[in-house]
Amino acid sequence: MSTSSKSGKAAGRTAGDAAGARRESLVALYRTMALVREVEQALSRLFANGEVPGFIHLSLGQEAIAAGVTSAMEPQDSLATTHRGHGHVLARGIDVDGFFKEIMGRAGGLCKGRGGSMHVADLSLGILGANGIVGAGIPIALGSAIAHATRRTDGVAVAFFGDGAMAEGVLHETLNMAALWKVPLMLVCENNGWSEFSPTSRQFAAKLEALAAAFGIAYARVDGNDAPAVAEAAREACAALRAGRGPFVLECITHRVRGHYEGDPQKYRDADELQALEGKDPLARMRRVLGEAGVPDSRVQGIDDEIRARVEAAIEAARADEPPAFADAVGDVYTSIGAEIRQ
Ligand SMILES: Cc1ncc(C[n+]2csc(CCOP(=O)(O)OP(=O)(O)O)c2C)c(N)n1
Ligand SMILES: [Mg+2]
Repeated sequence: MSTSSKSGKAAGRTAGDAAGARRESLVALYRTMALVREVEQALSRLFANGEVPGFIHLSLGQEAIAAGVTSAMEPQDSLATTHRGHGHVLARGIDVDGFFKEIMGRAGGLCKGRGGSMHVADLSLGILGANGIVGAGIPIALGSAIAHATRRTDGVAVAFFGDGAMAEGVLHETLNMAALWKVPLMLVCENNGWSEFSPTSRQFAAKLEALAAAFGIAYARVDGNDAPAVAEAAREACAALRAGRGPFVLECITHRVRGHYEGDPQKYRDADELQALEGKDPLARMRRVLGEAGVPDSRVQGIDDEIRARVEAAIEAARADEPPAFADAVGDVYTSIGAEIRQ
């Protein structure tokens, strides 16, 4: 065999390996998105059934952002999320049983059933928490980014926020401090066009790109319904952040498929806008991408079936779990030192 045909074979193998690796990374993105979709569709049913206390805000139609951004994160990284944060924590790998128990107010929940949808956290995964206050996760992620820089963890902190937070002073202050100190902070805006019942244009007089530029911060805009594009943009942002060139603003353009909260009658939305959403589903789009990459339908179906069974098992486990004991209602609010002082 000639040298050139040997190297030809090696080149062919390398190209084949690269295609295989790309296929598997697409499958991994799909798996994450399908998990988020399945969990939130189940939550919608559970909420309607009265099995979820409090409010829930679903991220249906925004799954590509959670999957894409977290696919670029490393174990040492951290994230802070919002009131619409189920997707982010699930994509980061939160325990599905502990998640359902938390949202359904059970003692075995990740926060002992006392936090619920808007306060899910798991520090073991660097999940610094969901947050019911618009923009409030942003400075928490900034603090975490400062910690990464100070401790030289090579970590990145990610702050997810909605377009509603663009008008919050805390974002502007965070951009300033992050730029001054060049900390590894990725600010991911999920621009779904709505802030509660008002369109973005009625809330914010500027553009996020211009705001980032005012502080000399790198900025990229991506189609937030295109999971591989989000993953690629997040990978590039993380590389810049780990190289010490941070911070970075990534604006992901997407759509809010459901109401602001479950049960929102959405009288303020046009039927045309809602109808147009049907052609923009990021999961349907991802299934097409998988087909084009040579992933058989049977494999996709297998993933869907596996996830459905996983979610059903988690719901049954949550239903079987106890609610938190009333005597424990203020547990973990004060430190033990505080308890000693109070006595
Ligand atoms: C500081 C603050 N102001 C107002 C509210 C009431 N509020 C809750 S969610 C929300 C809209 C948030 O919109 P956006 O940030 O775009 O996130 P989305 O709901 O679209 O994901 C508002 C105004 C709040 N929780 N906190
Ligand atoms: Mg919004």
